[in-house]
Amino acid sequence: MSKPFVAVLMGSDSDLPTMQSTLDVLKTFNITFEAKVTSAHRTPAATHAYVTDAEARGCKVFICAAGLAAHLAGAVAGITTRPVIGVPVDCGPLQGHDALLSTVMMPGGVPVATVAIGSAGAKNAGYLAAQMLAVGDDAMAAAVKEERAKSAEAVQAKDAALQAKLA
Ligand code: RP5
Repeated sequence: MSKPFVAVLMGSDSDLPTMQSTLDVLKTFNITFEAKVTSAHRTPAATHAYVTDAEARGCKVFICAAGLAAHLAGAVAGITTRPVIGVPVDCGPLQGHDALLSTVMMPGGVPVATVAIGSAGAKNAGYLAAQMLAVGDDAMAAAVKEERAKSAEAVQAKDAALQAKLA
């Protein structure tokens, strides 16, 4: 059995600046990942082949990012029963509102866990994948808790700095 990994798919290389946040979070948690440009519309057969193969090779979670008429996450969710996280990319004249609705409005029975538009969503996709893996992995669960505690400490430090400035 090959090593478990997360697959990060994006509809275009133009999505990479947004999706860098996802890759950074996965690296923080030492999660093995594959990143790939593949499109629901432009390369549907290659997308299907990759998802089928990735699942067989041990992919635990798919993270799919796309902008405009963003059907990548939904198309992937139709192929696999692994959890699929969708990231609506904030590009084009509608700035990701189109991608949000295209990603989130899945028919019953084929869910896509859709995160926020843009880089905050991309970051959360990484954290959500870590939390999904943590369900069956105590070390990952501890790492997620530690990261959450660090984030709380950072907010408290910001507040302390604000109070010092106001004093
Ligand atoms: C989507 O169309 C891609 O995910 C990207 O967000 C958007 C624009 O793609 P490019 O024209 O930059 O390749 O399919």
